[in-house]
Amino acid sequence: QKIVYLQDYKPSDYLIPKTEMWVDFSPERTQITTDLHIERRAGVEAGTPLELDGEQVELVSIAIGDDVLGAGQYELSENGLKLLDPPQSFVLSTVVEVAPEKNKSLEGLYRSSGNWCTQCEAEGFRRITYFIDRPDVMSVFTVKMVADKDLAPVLLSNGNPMDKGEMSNNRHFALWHDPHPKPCYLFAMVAGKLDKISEKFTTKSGKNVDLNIYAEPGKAELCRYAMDALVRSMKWDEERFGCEYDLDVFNIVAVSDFNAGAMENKGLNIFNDKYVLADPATATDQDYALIERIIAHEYFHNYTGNRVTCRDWFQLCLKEGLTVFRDQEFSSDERFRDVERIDDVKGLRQSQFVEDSGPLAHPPRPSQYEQIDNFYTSTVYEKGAEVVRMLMTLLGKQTFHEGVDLYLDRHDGEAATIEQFIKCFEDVSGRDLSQFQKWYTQAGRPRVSYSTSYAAEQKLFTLVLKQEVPPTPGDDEKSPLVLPIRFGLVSNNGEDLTWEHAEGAEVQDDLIVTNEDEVTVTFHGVSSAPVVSLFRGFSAPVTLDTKASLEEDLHRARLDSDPFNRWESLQSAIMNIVAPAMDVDGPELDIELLEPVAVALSQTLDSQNLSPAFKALCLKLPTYQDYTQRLGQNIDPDRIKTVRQKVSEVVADKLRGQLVTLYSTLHLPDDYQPNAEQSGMRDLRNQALSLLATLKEGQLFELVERHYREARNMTDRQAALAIMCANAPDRAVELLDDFKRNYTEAMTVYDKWLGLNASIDDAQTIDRIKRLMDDDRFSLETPNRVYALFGAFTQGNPTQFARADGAGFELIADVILQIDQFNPQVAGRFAVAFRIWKNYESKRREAARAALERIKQSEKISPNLSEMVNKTLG
Ligand code: DPP
Ligand code: ZN
Repeated sequence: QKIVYLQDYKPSDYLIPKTEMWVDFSPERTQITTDLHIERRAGVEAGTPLELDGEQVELVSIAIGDDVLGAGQYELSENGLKLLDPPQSFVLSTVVEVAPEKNKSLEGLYRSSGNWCTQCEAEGFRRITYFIDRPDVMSVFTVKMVADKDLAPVLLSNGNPMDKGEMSNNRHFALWHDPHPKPCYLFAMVAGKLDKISEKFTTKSGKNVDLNIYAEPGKAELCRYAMDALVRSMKWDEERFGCEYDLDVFNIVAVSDFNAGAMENKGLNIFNDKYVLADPATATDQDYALIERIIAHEYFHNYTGNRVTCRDWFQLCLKEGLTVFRDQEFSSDERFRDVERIDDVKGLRQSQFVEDSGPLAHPPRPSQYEQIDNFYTSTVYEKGAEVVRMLMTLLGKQTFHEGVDLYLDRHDGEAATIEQFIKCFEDVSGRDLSQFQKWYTQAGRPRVSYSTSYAAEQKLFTLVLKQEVPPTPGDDEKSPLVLPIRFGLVSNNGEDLTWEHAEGAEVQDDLIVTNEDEVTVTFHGVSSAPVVSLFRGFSAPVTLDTKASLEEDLHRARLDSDPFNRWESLQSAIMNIVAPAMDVDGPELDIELLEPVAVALSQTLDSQNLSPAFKALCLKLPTYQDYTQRLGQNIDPDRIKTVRQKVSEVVADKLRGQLVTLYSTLHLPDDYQPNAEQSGMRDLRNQALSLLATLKEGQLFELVERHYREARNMTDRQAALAIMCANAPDRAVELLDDFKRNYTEAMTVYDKWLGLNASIDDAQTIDRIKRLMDDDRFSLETPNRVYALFGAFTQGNPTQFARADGAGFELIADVILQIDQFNPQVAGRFAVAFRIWKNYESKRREAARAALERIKQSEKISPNLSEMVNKTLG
């Protein structure tokens, strides 16, 4: 396969300042007429050929001005069109036809529930018409859409509506003009039958904007929460980042067939409908929170991504890392900051840390790729956001915002790079950030270890910090990174101790900054021996090798003023006790050791100062993935499962009375609200029940069943069902049937039902999944069905996915191969499930290898899948 290298970047020889399109939709074929106003870039030699990208489009005619081009004047291939000797400045007119009805890849122009829609990022526009499909070629688009009035009463594209009208033969048209030059990956069109809800927004400078959210007929009312989130996002972006909306309309369309979550097309965001549609009967608190966040994310791209875009796809995290950071900050401002932070870090560890420790490790800004679609990863997104967060920590909030302002101002209307982004922060702060930039270019995660000592007489506290970045595939030489370490010296009674002065590293207030392999920091004038609390708020994405004693962990768990480290220390205390017993050659679990942890948990639950949402997080004991990461090698999922079950039982038994009281006395208002307060309370109540149910007692199952039957919202109903599936598969069967009969009319709920079925850990699961694939509402062609059923299986059912007999791996290999025939993006995404194959014990390792090899040897697999499988096999 062809590898693309960052170092080979050079600007395009030709530019397309203006693009005019005429799109004629009809049921069989869609015809696209495009006028490209092309100019040779200054300094480029005459006679330089022009290459336009184009795939799966059928060329009907091509002309320069009025001259129709003949066969000898251009070269046509599977990947595009080449003009051998184009003039300096000219209008190229093409007419092409595409077949959206047959397009199951969901890239380019396709149909979803009868409606036409598009997805162009990263390289889908070339499936709509011939173009220079790269993000640094920016154009002002004008689009005229024509369709049958009954088939497509709604016609939408980017920018502002300019005109519309009737035509002969029951046809009509709409004209859209987007004044902002944009790369073609931000192009979008939607044509079809849609309902909508509308709202008005007045920007801070008094500009009126029409907001519309469109959904399939009958679903518009389910868009109310998304609209509310949009209005809050627009306000927040003005207040926090000074970003004001810049068109007359902002449209969102929810479609039911979509590969990713959503897409930030200028003025016309297109969403996977599961991130738009919600009401209390069908959506959980978590669904609401995700909707809020993704609506915000795509809206925020209007500046970070659209107004300032990326020079090339290697810079993807320039827009994604920054925009994820912005959506995280939005959620933190709208909800509980501490809880959001813990959730975000849990997410980072669950996906990015795993990616970073395996065969697919790459830096947030990679320097080579085969298929860019495979690089929409958690490293680019979530680690990218952590890097931006570190910039804020390092420079302080105010200077950080000055840097972002400068970036948005200096590069407005441009396609920028990571270097240009960093330069803005250097310019506002006067700080040299060249070493910091390695966060973007170096794969892998520092391991930080530390030791401390205290000399009472001199009142001297000494902290020795070491960092080491383990090698990643193809990259053995690692340099130390700049680490912003938020910290505190926690006294006996939980107060943060002060010091007179510190030396050995840059220390200011609660921040240590180090950029060396090893550093010794001494604090003078520390009045008593502290317990040090490092990386408060998870101030850098590192693995902290804590050799902390149980006492130290519990001290922080009870008293640390930083909520993140309070939570973290409790988790760490449990992991330190439990992980050794999960090792294949490890000792038995020593239950006695869990006693003090249970006491700390109990105190947490009793605390008057902590929120229900935070307590709920503490009740979630370390996950399967937490342990696999800790263990690293030789993983036996059954053993982890057995030990985890034991730990839950022990803790549940010790907290029994408290959990029962919590469950039965925590009362929620009758009026359901998906806000953080209520969500936190529901979460705590469900978490208490979940932990209790691990005791597997009949009476408790009665309670779970009642919880299911009396639930008045989807959050509680799904929670009850999930608890039953996890602890009593036999009893769950009847409830699952009930759920299917009574609640799954909405596809979003049907998907929950699929996921619950796939999460059951028993020997019938694989057969059950195969039966579900034959269900009349299931289809491999709809990504949401696939993610629901197989995502729940590969991620939520590690023991069945990684069965020792290999049946789980084989099932997923079959499914990947089938999907790859028509949707390579989704197939490539699913191959990620195998990235941990080398970490299993030998039997499972061999079974996983065999499944991967079988995919690799299959005929005609897509380039997407091939890249993923080859890299995974290593
Ligand atoms: N639409 C995807 C996102 O917002 C890709 N840009 O992250
Ligand atoms: Zn994004």
